[in-house]
Amino acid sequence: MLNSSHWGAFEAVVVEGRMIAARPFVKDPDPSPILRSIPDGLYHPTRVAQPAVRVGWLEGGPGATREGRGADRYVSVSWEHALDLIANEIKRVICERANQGIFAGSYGWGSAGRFHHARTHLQRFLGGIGGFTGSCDTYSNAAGAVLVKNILGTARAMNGPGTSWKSIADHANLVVMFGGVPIRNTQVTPGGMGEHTTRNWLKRAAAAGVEFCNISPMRDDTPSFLKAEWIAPRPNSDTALMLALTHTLITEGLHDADFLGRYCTGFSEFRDYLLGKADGVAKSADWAAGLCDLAAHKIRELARRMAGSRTFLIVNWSLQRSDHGEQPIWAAIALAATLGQMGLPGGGLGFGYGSMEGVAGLPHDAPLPTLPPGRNPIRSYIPVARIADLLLRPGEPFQYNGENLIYPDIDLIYWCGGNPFHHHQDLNRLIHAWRRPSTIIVHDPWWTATARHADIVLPSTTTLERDDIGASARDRFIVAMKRAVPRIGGARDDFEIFGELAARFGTRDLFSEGRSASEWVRHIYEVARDLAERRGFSWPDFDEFWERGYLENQGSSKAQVFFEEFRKDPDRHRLNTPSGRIEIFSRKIAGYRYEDCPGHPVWMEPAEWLGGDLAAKYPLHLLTTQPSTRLHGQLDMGCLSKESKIANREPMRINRRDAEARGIRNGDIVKVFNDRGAILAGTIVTDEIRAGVIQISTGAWYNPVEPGQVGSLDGHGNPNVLTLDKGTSRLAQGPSAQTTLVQVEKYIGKPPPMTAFEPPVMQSR
Ligand SMILES: Nc1nc2c(c(=O)[nH]1)N[C@H]1C(S)=C(S)[C@@H](COP(=O)(O)OP(=O)(O)OC[C@H]3O[C@@H](n4cnc5c(=O)[nH]c(N)nc54)[C@H](O)[C@@H]3O)O[C@H]1N2
Ligand SMILES: Nc1nc2c(c(=O)[nH]1)N[C@H]1C(S)=C(S)[C@@H](COP(=O)(O)OP(=O)(O)OC[C@H]3O[C@@H](n4cnc5c(=O)[nH]c(N)nc54)[C@H](O)[C@@H]3O)O[C@H]1N2
Ligand SMILES: [Mo]
Repeated sequence: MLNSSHWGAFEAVVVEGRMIAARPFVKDPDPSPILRSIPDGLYHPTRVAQPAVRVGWLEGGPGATREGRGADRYVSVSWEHALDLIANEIKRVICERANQGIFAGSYGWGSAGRFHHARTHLQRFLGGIGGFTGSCDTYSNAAGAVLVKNILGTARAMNGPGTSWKSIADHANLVVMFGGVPIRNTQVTPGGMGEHTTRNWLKRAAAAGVEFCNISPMRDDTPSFLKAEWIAPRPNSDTALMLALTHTLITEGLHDADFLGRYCTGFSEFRDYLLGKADGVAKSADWAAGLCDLAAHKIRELARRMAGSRTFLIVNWSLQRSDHGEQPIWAAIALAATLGQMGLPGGGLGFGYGSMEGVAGLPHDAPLPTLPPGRNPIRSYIPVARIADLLLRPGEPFQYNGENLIYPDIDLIYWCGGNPFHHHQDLNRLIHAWRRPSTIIVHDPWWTATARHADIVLPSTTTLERDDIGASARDRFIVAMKRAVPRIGGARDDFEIFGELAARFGTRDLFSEGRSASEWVRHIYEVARDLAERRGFSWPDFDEFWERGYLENQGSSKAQVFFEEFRKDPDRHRLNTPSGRIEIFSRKIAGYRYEDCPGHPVWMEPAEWLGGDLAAKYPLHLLTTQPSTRLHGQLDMGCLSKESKIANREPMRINRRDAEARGIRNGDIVKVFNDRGAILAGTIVTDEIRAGVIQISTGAWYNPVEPGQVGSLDGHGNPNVLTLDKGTSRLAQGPSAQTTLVQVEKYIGKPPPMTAFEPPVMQSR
C-alpha cells in the first residue's frame, strides 16, 4: 500500500495487520534511509494512548501549578471529558480576554498529507469561533523571505523554483556554495516527494566539468564526488566575505556596470559604503581577512575567478538563521548583481539548493490538492520565532517589517502539528515563558517534549492510520496515502477532534462544510484536477488515481533560468519592488530607520561569534544543523537515529585540535554549555569541521535531569537549550539559532539515564 512522508513516498509492508517495513517507492532513484525508522515510530511506547490531563491542572483548574508543567503526572480521561474540558476552557478565555488571548500559530511540519494538515484544521476551527492570535513566516527562512520580498519583489527567490540544476550543469563553469549542498538536507521537502533528484543532478554537473567551491565551516557539507575546494570562514562572517568579494570586483574593474545600471537601483550608495566613503573603512579583502579568518589573497583570487567564469552562487538558508540574517542574503544578491550574470543560463544565484529537495528541479506547473485555510477574523499575529517574547512581554510594542505591533496577552496556547520544545531557541527561556498562560493544549501522536509541557494532550493518528494525499510543489508526483493499519490506542484524526469541538460551539457544519474525511480527500483532489485541466494537464478521476496509487505530472524538459524574462526586458517584466528593479539600496527599508537593518547590505558583528569578546569565555561556535537521521524531532526514537547516537547521547562533532586541547576522545560523553544552559552529548572527533566550531544536529528529544526546572541539565543533547533567542533584526524578526557560542568539557561521573523515550507516568484517578 502506497503512502508518503516529508522524506519520500513508500510502500507500507503490512503483515497480519502490523506494519513491518517501509519499502521505497519504485520510482525514487535515491530514497531516504529515514524510511527505515517509520515502523519503530508507529508502535513506539511514547505514542499517546488516550487523552491525558496534567494532574495539577485537573485538580486545581486552569492556571493551577503552572510550574508543574514538565514534571507533573498525567491522568487518562475519556474523549468526551477531555473535549468538554477544552471547550469550556476556550469559552472562558474568549469571554475574559477575547479571541486574541488564544495563541494558535502552531508552527510545525506535522505530516505530509494535504488533507490531514493539523495546523490548518486547528485554525479552521478557531477561525469559525471568532479567531486567534497567529504567526507569520517560518523558522526555515524568515529573514531571507521577508528581505527578498522587499528587494526582489517575490518570495520565490528564496523558496524556488530557481534556476534549474540542468541549467547549471549545462552552462556554469563554477558553482560557489555558501553552506555547501548537504545531501542530507535534500532528503526532505514539505509534502513529500516521489523522487529525490539532487544527488544525481550534482553528479551530472560534476561530470560536465563544473567546478565547485564549498564555503562552509564543514567540509562534508558537499559530497566528496564534487571534489570541491573547501574555504572555511568563521561562522556568521559570510557577509564580510561577500562584501570583500564585491569590493575586489569593483576596485579591479571586474564589475558589470551595465547590469548594475540597467537592472538595479541604489548601487552608488552601496559602492560608497564598500569604498568607506562615510566610515573611512574600505570593505576590502584585507579588511575581511581578519573578520573571516581567511587569507586576503584567497578572497581576491576567488573574486577574479568568479568574474572570469560563468558563476552560479548558492546560498543555503542556514546563513540567514543567524543574528542579522538578512545581511548575507542581501550581500549575496549585491555580489551576484555586481557579477552581472543574473538571468543568464547557469549564472546568477539561488537560495536553499542544499536546504531542501526540489528547489532547483525542473519546474512543472501542476496544481496541488490542498485544504483551504479558512479565515481568521482577527488580525493579531507575531513573527513566528517571537513566541517566548510574546508570552513574556504582553502589551509591549515591537517592530516587524515596517509595522509597529503590540504583543497580545495570551492565556491559552493550542498547538497541533509542531514541537516548539524542538524548534525554539533558548529552551530555558521558553520554559519560563511557557508558565504564563493558564492553559496549554497539544495534539500529537507522540509524547514529545511539548506534549510533556502541556496541560491537556490529545492523541492524533499518524498518516499510516488514515487516508490522505501527499504532494509538494517541488515534486512531480501526487501520492495516494492509503491507510495501512488500524488506529493505534485511542488516537483520533485531528479533523475528527475539531469536528467534535466545533459541535460544542454550534459550528460543526461551518468547520466540516458537511464533508466527511473521505469526502474531503476526494474533494481536494477534484478541485485540483479541475485546475490542472485548465492548465492543460490531464489527470485521471479520483477513483482511478486512488486505484493506481499515484499520478505523475510531466515536468518541463526545459531548464528554468531565474530572472530570464526580467533580463530580456526589465520594463515589461518589472520586479514587484518600488523601483521595479533589484534594490541594492532600498529607500523603503532605509525609511524604517532600523539600526539593525539599514538601507543596503552592511557588515554588523553578530551578538555572538568567534571574532567577538565572548569567545574568550565560550571559544566554540555551535552549529545546530538539520539531522541526517530524522526530520527535526520526528523519529528520533527510530532505529536510524538511535544507531547514530554515541553512548545514548546526540553526537557532537568537534575538530581534532579542539578535542585534543580538552583531552576529549571519540565516544566520550561531554558537557556542552554556556550561560543559557547545559547539555550532554557524545563525541565524534573529525577533520571535516573547522577548528573552533562544533556541530550538533537539532532534534534530540529534550531530556531534562530535573523535569520542569528552568536551567536543568539536558542529558540527551537538544542543542536548543544553548541557542540564542533573538530576532535577526527589526525587519524580519527571524530566528538566530546559528549565532551561539559554547564551551565543551569532558563529562566526569555517572551520566544520567535516558528517559525521553519512555512515556510519562500516568496516575489513575
Ligand atoms: N537550533 C535550531 N533550531 C531549529 C532549526 C535550526 O536549524 N537550529 N531549524 C528550525 C526549522 S528550519 C524548523 S522548520 C523547525 C522544525 O520544527 P517542527 O516542525 O516543530 O518540528 P517537528 O519535529 O517536525 O514537529 C512536528 C510535530 O508534528 C507531529 N505530528 C506529525 N503528524 C501529526 C498529525 O497528524 N497531527 C498532529 N497533531 N501532530 C502531528 C510530530 O509528531 C511532531 O511532534 O525547527 C527549527 N529549529
Ligand atoms: N534530513 C533532514 N533534512 C532536512 C531537515 C531535517 O530535519 N532532516 N529539515 C528541513 C528544513 S525544515 C529546513 S528549513 C532545511 C534547512 O536547511 P539549511 O538551513 O540550509 O540547513 P542546515 O543543516 O541548518 O545548514 C546547512 C549547512 O550550512 C552550514 N552553515 C551553518 N552556518 C553557517 C555560516 O554561518 N556560514 C556558512 N558559510 N555556512 C554555515 C553548516 O555547515 C550546515 O551544515 O533543511 C531541511 N532538510
Ligand atoms: Mo524549516
